[in-house]
Amino acid sequence: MRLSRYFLPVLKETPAEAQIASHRLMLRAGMIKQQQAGIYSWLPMGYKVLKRIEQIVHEEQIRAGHIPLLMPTLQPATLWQESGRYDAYGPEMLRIKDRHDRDMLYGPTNEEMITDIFRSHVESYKSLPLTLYHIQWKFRDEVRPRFGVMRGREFLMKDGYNFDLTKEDALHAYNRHMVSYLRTYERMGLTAIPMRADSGPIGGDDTHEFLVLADTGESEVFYDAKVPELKLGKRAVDYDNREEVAGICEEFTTLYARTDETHDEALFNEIPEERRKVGRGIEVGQIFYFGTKYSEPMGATVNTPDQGKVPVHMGSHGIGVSRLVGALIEANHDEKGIIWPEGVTPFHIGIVNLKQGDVSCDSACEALYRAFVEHGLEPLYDDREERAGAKFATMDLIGLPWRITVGPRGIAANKVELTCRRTGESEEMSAEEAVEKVAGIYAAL
Ligand code: 5CA
Repeated sequence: MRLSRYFLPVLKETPAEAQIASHRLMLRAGMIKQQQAGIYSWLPMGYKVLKRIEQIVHEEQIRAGHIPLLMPTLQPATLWQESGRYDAYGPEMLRIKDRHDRDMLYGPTNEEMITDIFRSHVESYKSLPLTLYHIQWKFRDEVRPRFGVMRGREFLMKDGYNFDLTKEDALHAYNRHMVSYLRTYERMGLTAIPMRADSGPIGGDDTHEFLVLADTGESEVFYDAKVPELKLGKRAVDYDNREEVAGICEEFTTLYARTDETHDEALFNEIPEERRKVGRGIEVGQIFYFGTKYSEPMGATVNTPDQGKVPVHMGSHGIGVSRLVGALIEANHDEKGIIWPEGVTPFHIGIVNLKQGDVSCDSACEALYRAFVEHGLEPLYDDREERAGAKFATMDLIGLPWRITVGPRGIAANKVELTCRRTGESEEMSAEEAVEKVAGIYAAL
């Protein structure tokens, strides 16, 4: 993409309404525009990051054996009356009437609808286990929408639902989700810690939230200092292997890590004092096992091998896809702007031409551009007629992990400068070497 042809409406001023870094930076970097409280348009660069996150979520869900589908945003009230949640959900639910005076709602979550799909099509235990998920917009009329996309009213969520014959099977699905989430967040360059939580309106006793440590997080968290050091890494996981999956969950949940909702001071005090950490976290996902809470009232049953009929055991599993964009920035920024981890960056590399219109600089930039595209990477080429300082400031603000600077003096010596956004370190090398180095970094992800 050439910046002169792109739509990147960066703001010079710091927007007064934004209280936290991610909100400020998303507005300044032209990623979002607020349309109403808690409702945003995703401008091209914000949309690109959102899509990168979605793609990672899809890949890891599919790797775990879960099946994507798509349910609508608008749901009939009748389904929620069956589960008993239509009245229980309260004013967070946006209730709408259609022209025939039928009660509808904009889905805040989809347990009822997925249970309806299941009961319409599945009869036998032989169709189990089954986990279906989608990535779809939700609406929750939050009392205090704030912090930009972190607590929106309209937000993008991945929500997945498992259907199993027994509690034991459903707990394997729960564990599978936990491990797939660990990998999902790690691929984005995030450390998200599973913490025992409270289930709220979704229901059930078994639930974990995934929290990214950040001072601006909405939850208070208490954890053993060893927990953030745990890494799943690239180990090959057989998601069908119950012992292996349960073993990984144990590895990540044995040490103390809880939110204020479930915090237990006595247990916490058993950790050696120097390892006791209190901080704040952003909830980027939550998994639940709630058994037959929906399947029983809604009649989602299967025939069993001995001619019986039983309600299926279920759980639901959410990832805050749009919230993750904010969480990623909270965890990755400095005073100059965003610092995207390579896994989610909107463009892989920025090319800055210090002397636009200079034949040697222009052709070197064009050649670099083509070389990156040939490696399957997306460069953002700042080809505007702007001062070097303004170009650098834009690149630092939008936070691409790598920048190549091309200037007349360097080109005369067959050199370009490769700069790492995170460390600020620059290195001179030939254009070919720079392309190889950057391509190698992305290939290794
Ligand atoms: N049905 C279950 C799991 S599929 C469910 O709705 N879970 S949830 O309520 O915990 O939401 C899942 C994730 O969505 C949360 O962990 C959070 O990351 C994100 N989320 C929830 N509310 C908001 C909001 N108002 N704005 C942005 N993201 C949100």
